[in-house]
Amino acid sequence: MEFNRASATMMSLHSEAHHTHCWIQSHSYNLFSGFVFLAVALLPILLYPHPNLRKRCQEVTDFSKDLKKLSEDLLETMYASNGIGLSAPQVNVPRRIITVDITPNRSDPKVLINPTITRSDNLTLYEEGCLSFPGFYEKVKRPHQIEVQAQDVNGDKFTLQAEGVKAVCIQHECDHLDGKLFVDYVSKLRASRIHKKMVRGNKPK
Ligand code: QAP
Ligand code: CO
Repeated sequence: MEFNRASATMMSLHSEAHHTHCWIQSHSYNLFSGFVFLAVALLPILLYPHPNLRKRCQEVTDFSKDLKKLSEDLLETMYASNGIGLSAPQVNVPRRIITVDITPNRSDPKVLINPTITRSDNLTLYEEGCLSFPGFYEKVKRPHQIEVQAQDVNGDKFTLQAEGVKAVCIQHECDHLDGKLFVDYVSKLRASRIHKKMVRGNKPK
């Protein structure tokens, strides 16, 4: 079995949940209402080179309850995997939805629906990772400042200004919605090395 930080975090969450469950069960004769369960779900993340990571996603037109649930699950999955950004196609949902939170204490959750980058300025070099490429990091050059227009879970339009890591992260996640990946910005040699390692790493031993 292949381990990465994301699956290790999820497994530790599962074992915590299991521990909680056992503790409650041993007291359940007088503590029945004490059962705890998670309302949100951790979604499995597609690993490169899954073909669905290369597809263009469809616009969101239906701002339903399901969209709110999916947005919460995306945020929760991102947090459980120690990510700063996640996109719907990475959890196999081909819709234009991304989540971002670059704060260490996870205090700035953002859900962007149908995001479009409307301005960009200057360039910055930043070492990027991706939850679909666990353990791989590459320097990528992108605009340092951006303006992005998007809708929230209710369909209301908003504009966001971002710079630095936050701007880089939003651009990285927006790329996912068009099937573009951070390895597309590195040299063919580096990309093919990563490709080979990802393909080999996913083979059962
Ligand atoms: C995109 O990616 C990003 O390999 C979001 O073992 C990342 O959150 C944009 C992660 C960096 C700009 C800079 C990756 C977690 C998280 C891993 C992520 C890993 C555990 C990636
Ligand atoms: Co990514």
